Amino acid sequence: MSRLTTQDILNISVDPRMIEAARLAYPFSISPFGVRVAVVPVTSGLGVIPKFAESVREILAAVGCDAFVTGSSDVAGLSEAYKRNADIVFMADDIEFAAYSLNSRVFASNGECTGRAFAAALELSASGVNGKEVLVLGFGAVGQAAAEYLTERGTKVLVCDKDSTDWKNTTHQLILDATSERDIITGDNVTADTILSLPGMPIGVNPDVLRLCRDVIHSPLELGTIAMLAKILASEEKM
Ligand code: 2YJ
Repeated sequence: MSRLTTQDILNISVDPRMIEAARLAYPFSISPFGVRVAVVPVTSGLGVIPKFAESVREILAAVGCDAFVTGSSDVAGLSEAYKRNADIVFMADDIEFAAYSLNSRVFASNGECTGRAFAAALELSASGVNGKEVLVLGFGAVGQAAAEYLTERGTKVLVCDKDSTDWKNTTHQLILDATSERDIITGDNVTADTILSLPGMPIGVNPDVLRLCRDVIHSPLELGTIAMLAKILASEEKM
């Protein structure tokens, strides 16, 4: 994933389908209500992205968590999270966006959670993926987790590199683009039946191609963040 910009996260919105997809990816039954979550701004590397920590907080609050952004950043922020009795801490640098449970040591990485949740969202939109073929573009953390989820669901997964000619001139009904490349999916790859699941930022499809498709699943930060919470709740429930 490329680095998010403030522009990418100006219009955060959480809808019930995201919670449904996250729950499918990481089944949990306990309520997120009242789970206390700290979001710690991180200044290392390229530094704080204005509104990033606040957007993560907004997403977690929208699903019922008691979420706050720490006043301090970095290590002091982590200490503050402990002192203010956080159950879970979310933080991101330029390489990793992760959540850590302070109660159980369970850990959730955004790449893996995003991959599973966007695959689950595709499954919901397609009313099932069992026996169907899904084209997965890219095999980083997101693509791998998506492919693993889809395989568990009995899908025929066609994993391709963005530059491979195996998929370029053919149409596909179900596509999950886990690359962060602009304009790699074209009008030649889609039909009016195509469902696109687009976890990558920026998205690899221009608006004219998006309009041709039956459904498009995309959210810059929301679904991945909710899935991180879901992974922690689901893992703790199993303990
Ligand atoms: O705390 C802050 O405001 C910043 N340190 C946030 C940095 C956010 N990081 C990114 O956007 C990176 N691309 C990492 C995302 C990994 C997703 N799999």
